[in-house]
Amino acid sequence: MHEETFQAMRQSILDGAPDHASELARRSLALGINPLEAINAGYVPGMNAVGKQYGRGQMFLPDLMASSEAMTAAMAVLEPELRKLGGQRPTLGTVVLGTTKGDIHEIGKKLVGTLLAANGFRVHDLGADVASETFAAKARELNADIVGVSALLTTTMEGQKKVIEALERAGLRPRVKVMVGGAPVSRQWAQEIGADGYGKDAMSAVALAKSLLQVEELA
Ligand code: B1M
Repeated sequence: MHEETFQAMRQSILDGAPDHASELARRSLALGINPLEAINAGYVPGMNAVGKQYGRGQMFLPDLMASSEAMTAAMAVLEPELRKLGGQRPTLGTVVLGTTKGDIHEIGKKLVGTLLAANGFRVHDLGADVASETFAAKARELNADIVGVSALLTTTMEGQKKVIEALERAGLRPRVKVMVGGAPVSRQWAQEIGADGYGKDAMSAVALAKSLLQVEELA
């Protein structure tokens, strides 16, 4: 029904056009499009197309950066709306979230945090390029139920294992559950490093967090 808008959103990411991307986000809200649908059907396919073109050498780092700025601009409009969906629900649990050391990708991780918050979790986002000891220290400080670790590079996936080891050293395992995700991460990798679960995307990360804490699905 809104295919034309979604197509324009995809193109705004490919063009690396932040103003157009945020304008389309505002327009989609005015049209009553669900912000999550706008992200998943409009902007994310744009980012995936950019990733493919970059991987094939058809786009270069400055293009990648311009596209990520466009994505960030759209998210800045849509995130507050997503958070509102959470309303005044009781807190389901506390999640400490971050991207591994050496990795500055955080668009997907932020989306995971936004949806967790929208679904009633208290989320503390440590940002990107986070040392494993920082995850453990924050988990202890906040008495966290879950630590969520994102990695977008094959070279920084190992950092997810290091976070688990840091939690072990701090005596916080197995009380604190660990979930991992990010484009190169798989269920098999999660099992291999002893994580409690793997989230393929932001929606499945929410379902996973609920199942790890054995909380009921909220309507
Ligand atoms: Co980079 N980058 N990048 N990049 N970048 C990738 C990841 C890459 C696949 C592109 C490619 O070559 N095709 C490639 C990695 C190759 C590899 O290791 N396998 C790559 C590279 C090589 C690099 C650099 C090394 C480039 C260079 O410098 N030569 C460099 C690395 C810098 C560093 O980190 N040290 C780099 C830099 C950048 C930018 C800064 C320009 C920018 C990031 C901006 C930012 O985040 N602030 C960027 C971007 C934008 C990308 C692509 C194009 C898009 C990533 C994205 O935001 N996707 C990416 C290609 C791709 O993935 N298609 C690429 C949209 C987002 C919504 O999806 O992040 O997958 P995603 O998150 C999803 C799921 O994965 C999941 O849920 C999210 C929402 O559905 N998920 C979780 C994520 N975290 C989760 C955690 C969970 C659960 C689920 O639980 C805790």
